[in-house]
Amino acid sequence: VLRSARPLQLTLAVLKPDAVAHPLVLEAVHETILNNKFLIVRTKELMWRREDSQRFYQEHSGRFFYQRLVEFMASGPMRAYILAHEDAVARWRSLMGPTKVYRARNTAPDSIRGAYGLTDTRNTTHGSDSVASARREIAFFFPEFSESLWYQQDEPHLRC
Ligand code: RTP
Ligand code: MG
Repeated sequence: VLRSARPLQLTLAVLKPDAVAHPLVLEAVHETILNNKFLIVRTKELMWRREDSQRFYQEHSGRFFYQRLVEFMASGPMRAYILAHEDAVARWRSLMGPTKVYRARNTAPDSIRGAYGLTDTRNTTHGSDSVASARREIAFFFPEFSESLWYQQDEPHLRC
């Protein structure tokens, strides 16, 4: 039985194709997840079709980087995780560091993107940006599992 002083929150973390293509980076990020005491609720490797990528990044469809983002995310296997921790969403975002590689390297060199990000597109990781996004994205990546997660009405916390 898991006991936690505060409720566990869920987030979706994804190691993007640039990370999965590089075994040492994959291992280092996996270590970061474990060292930061996240519980790994589910993990799997998967590869998107172009349509999955387009659908997932619909909100960015007007942006100049949309095409290359879509291509990149469907270019090779990814590893997805459902992670649980107190404040998991913010905690994982903080470990990832800033989106843009120049900023990541200069302001957060020890973050995942600061250490391993290659470009503004090939930036190693994805993390849900809110509790609502986490719920939607977990369903997107783990449709076979998300229905069995029990969410509270307003605050989607996992109760174990
Ligand atoms: P993510 O969604 O992947 O966790 O990253 P984020 O919230 O930090 O960044 P967001 O603004 O949602 O952008 C999604 C992904 O699009 C790619 N991107 N490329 N200037 C560019 O070339 C550019 N800007 C964003 C990145 O892969 C980013 O993570
Ligand atoms: Mg985002």
